[in-house]
Amino acid sequence: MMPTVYLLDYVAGNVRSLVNAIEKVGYGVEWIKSPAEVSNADKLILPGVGHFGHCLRQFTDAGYAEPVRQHILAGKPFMGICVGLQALFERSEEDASVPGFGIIPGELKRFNDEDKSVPQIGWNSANTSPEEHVTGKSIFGLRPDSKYYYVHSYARHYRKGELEELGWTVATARYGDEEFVGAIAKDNVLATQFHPEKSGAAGLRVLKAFLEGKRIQDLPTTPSASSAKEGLTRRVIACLDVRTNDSGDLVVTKGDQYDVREKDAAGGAVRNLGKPVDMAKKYYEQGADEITFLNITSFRNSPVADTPMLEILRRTSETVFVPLTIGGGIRNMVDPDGTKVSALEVATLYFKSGADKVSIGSDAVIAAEEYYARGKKLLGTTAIETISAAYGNQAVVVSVDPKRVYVSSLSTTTHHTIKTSNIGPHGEEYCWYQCTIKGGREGRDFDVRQLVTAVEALGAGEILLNCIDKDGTNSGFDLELINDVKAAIKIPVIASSGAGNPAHFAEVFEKTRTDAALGAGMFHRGEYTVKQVKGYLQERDLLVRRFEE
Ligand code: 1PR
Repeated sequence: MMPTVYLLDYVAGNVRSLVNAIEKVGYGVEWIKSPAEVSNADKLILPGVGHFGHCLRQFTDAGYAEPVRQHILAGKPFMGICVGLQALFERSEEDASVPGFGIIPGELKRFNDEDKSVPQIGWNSANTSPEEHVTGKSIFGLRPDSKYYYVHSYARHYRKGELEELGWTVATARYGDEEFVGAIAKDNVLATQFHPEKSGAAGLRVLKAFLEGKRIQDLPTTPSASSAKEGLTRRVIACLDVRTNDSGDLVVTKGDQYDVREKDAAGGAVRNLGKPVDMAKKYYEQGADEITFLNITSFRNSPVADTPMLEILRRTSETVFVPLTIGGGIRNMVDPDGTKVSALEVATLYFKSGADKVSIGSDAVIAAEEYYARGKKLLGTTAIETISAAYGNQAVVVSVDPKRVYVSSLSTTTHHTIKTSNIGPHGEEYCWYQCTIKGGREGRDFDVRQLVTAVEALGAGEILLNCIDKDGTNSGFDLELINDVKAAIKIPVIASSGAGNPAHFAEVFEKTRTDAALGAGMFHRGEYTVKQVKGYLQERDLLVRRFEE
């Protein structure tokens, strides 16, 4: 029989990926369904995402706080992940009214967002002290030259020696100029601020070491100083636009300026570039830091719960251990039989099937327009708000589909305008970026600046910034648009549309402050691999995560 580990799912968390990762390293999962069951557990994992106060309150109100403390104090194996790490400390600035377990001293504090995006989203280190590298030892499988996937706004800042004096081994990471606790261990306890279940082979190794009780292992090789460089890496994302083709099969497709039909005499079939699950796996193995699926079929004739995208996510999340985002159709829905399904319920179906983030397009534009119309009041009822309240801001991406609108002078529009070096067809030197909905088919009297500031206020955690003018052109990203959006908000931005070769990725990272860059067509057509992009970035001294077997 498979050895088991106990999992405590006390909030509506996305634990599917964690279960998949645990099974991948050879363990089965038993669920703890009541406080009394905690004492059955030998090994216990406490996940947690989203808001500290929300998590801790649910946890405490359900009566878990004391039994879990007892489990830890009795010396039984315990692993906390993300908010599961934060819970071990005394408190968090995120919600001062709820205490943590107080097993490790200190408080979680928000990252400074003056010089960087918050939340931190992406791959960073978890480096134990130099002495450990010198002795060639690894704590719970952590390696100084590996990168791990983090997503958080609050962190326990690191002061050398302070926690070590109390017997804790600390693995640190650096975000901007802030050094914080990436992972921490002592005796039976291991806690990671990062998500091991989303950190590729490096993360699975940590999970396995915990489950097998291998606290100290030999490092395979002593890493060089350069391979153990600290800091957040440049994130490279592969995006799969998925839709049903004319014979009813789900295929990965790719448009030119959002037109996905072949321009041939035969009548323009939907361009078919491959199978979604296989292609996601291929990009994972090439080193993609994230995979995004966009369900671009707007029509449907089945209940939401039967949508084939759910099956695609289920299958992908069994073999792909990096974050998965799903977009398309995240809004209030009505099933063919008249049953209403809220946006939150739709998102929940996706999270339960293995998605880590949902991406909202059209619905976000409508919600943002309404937000201004009612004088910037938050209602708490939009898809962005309900999903981020339940799953955390980091789980909500807003996908923006802008189109450039040229104007001859600033006085011809009230919209936020930029001076552009891409001169318009009639010599125009100014343009604004118009939001569209329904896959670019409908333009709104609403600009991207209005949209991104509104959705940040509503609780979005990240912006996926497309550009219809650039999509499928292989001519590079729209740097002006990206810079303009970055200047307006604090949440991370994923640059998208126009990537045609590795140099375009280097360019967008060097000339804008984008947090991530996404490519589609150039990968699907086999012109370049993700690995080649990363190799190129590395040559340019841009920090990337290398793929580990
Ligand atoms: O409005 O919430 O249902 O979401 C619909 C989602 O589907 C949105 O995220 C929207 O961007 C996307 N979408 C709708 N129609 C299309 C289409 O192409 N006809 N695709 C579409 C968007 C853009 C990117 C693309 C990059 C990079 N595709 O995802 O991958 O532009 O391409 P490139 O590197 O080849 O240039 P809702």
